[in-house]
Amino acid sequence: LYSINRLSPPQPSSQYAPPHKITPNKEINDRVCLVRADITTLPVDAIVNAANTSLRGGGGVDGAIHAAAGSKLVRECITKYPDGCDTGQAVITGGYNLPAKHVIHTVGPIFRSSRVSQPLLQSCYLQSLKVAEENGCSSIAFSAVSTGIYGYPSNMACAVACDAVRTYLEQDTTNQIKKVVFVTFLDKDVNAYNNILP
Ligand code: AR6
Repeated sequence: LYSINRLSPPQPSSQYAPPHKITPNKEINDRVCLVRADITTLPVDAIVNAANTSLRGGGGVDGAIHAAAGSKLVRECITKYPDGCDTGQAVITGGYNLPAKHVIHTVGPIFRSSRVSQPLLQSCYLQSLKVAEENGCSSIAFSAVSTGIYGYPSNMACAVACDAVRTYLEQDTTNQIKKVVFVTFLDKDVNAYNNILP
């Protein structure tokens, strides 16, 4: 194992590096871990992008992923998903110049209230896991969907994320997904995950 900071620059997906190259900040169990990182640097089967319904890129982590992957990513989005993606749903593309093999684009809710937004955010996680499973991914790294521009309070979003992943893993009979990585970036999300995830 060696530190994410010492990983070589993004490799084309044909030179995909296995997920054991990630050093987690916290191992929760053998299937779930927490890492503070730029998600565009992670060599996993799929990273989960916090996209918008157009799937044409944007700011935040979406902008970072598109910038790192290169323009072929948006071209695949346009060609494969001309109608975009609904809130709470997830779709998959290649990773292009990213070290990740695939990008799963999910569209989180703009936070209104827990009652309205929670089922949609939960669906983002469950649909992303389903898409990952259907596409043979064994490792998946989640950004903290909706907690930036879309304004979902970190503690609440983190609880939804952890609950959805636990529900999925407890009901999973395929054992396709071996590793789920929660990726934090800002202090507020690091704190939320450190408080809730264990
Ligand atoms: N690596 C990991 N996490 C990151 C990175 C990164 N490079 N950059 C930001 N984050 P946001 P949203 C964290 O705003 O709230 C876009 O314009 C960030 O700290 O990217 O779902 C889309 O196109 C936060 O915790 O996504 C949509 O229009 C998390 O990623 C809209 O923003 C999500 O923040 C989606 O808003």
